Amino acid sequence: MKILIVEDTRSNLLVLTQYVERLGATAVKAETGAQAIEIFQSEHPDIVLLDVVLPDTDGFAVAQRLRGLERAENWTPIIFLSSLGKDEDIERGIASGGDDYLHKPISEVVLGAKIRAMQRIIQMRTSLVVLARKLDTANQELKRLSASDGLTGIANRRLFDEYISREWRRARRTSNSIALLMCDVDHFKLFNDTYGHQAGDDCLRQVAGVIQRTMERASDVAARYGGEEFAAILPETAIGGALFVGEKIRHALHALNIPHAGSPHGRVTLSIGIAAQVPDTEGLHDDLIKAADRALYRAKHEGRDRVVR
Ligand code: GH3
Ligand code: MG
Ligand code: MG
Ligand code: MG
Ligand code: MG
Repeated sequence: MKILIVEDTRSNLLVLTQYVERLGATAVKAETGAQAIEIFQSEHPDIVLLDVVLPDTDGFAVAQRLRGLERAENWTPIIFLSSLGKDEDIERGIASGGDDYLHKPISEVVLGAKIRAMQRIIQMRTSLVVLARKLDTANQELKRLSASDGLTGIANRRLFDEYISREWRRARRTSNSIALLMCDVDHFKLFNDTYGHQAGDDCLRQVAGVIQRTMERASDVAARYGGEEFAAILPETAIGGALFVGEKIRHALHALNIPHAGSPHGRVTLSIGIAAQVPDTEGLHDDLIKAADRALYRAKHEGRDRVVR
């Protein structure tokens, strides 16, 4: 523990230094207000013992300065030591940022007890800071979990809904095109029936990974829309770009070559419906979803394993 003693009377400084050192603490010393502020900043003491009557300024002003220098979580206890002992002096000391006020002459026993009381508060403050950090981490984790799909780890439906409505509004403000891809695994019921539900889950993880990895821009978001259906939101993208991304996803999944004996394609494939719009003032993002759904429906009916606008 490091204690800053601010005291301009040499004999007092000497005695206080002894008290502090007998407590097992290190004493750092200042004899003026200006020195106190300087040493406070360079030495980062744990506690400050502060005289009120100083040659260049008074202790109240020093306390105010010190409080202004630190951030709330770095609170350093300040104990005034003064020969001014009127109620109003004590009141002023606390108001200026002090935590305690002792009247001179200082008793070694009382000073020791007051310092221990401050140490107790410092410990509590430290625990609180640790707790706050843990809470912050837990909060972030909770946020991440509540936005991601448990099976595949990509964004879930909740995040999708939030994101599409936000991006839709942004696109309307900026008169930009926004594109949506709806991807549905072909003959997936049959895949489950053939290989089992576990293999089905694993397949969905792989499909999610393919879609996720194909997204190029930071603003693109792939989400599990439900069951074996995935959605990708592409802000600032027109139909041509969306077609391109759709084909890229389809080919990347082909390349994975997940066997699907029951499918006429022999492997796991996706049907992808795409839509893109520059939102007008009345339109809703639901319209975009409906348009992509209709395109997906056509992709299924035209034979699956294809991208349809
Ligand atoms: P289509 O080509 O027309 O899309 O046929 P499909 O069999 O893929 O479509 P259907 O809607 O009939 O079946 C979807 C299947 O997806 C049924 C359901 O059990 C399965 N499924 C949905 N969610 C999961 C999941 O989380 N894990 C597994 N293993 N299967 C799932
Ligand atoms: Mg003095
Ligand atoms: Mg489906
Ligand atoms: Mg399907
Ligand atoms: Mg279906």
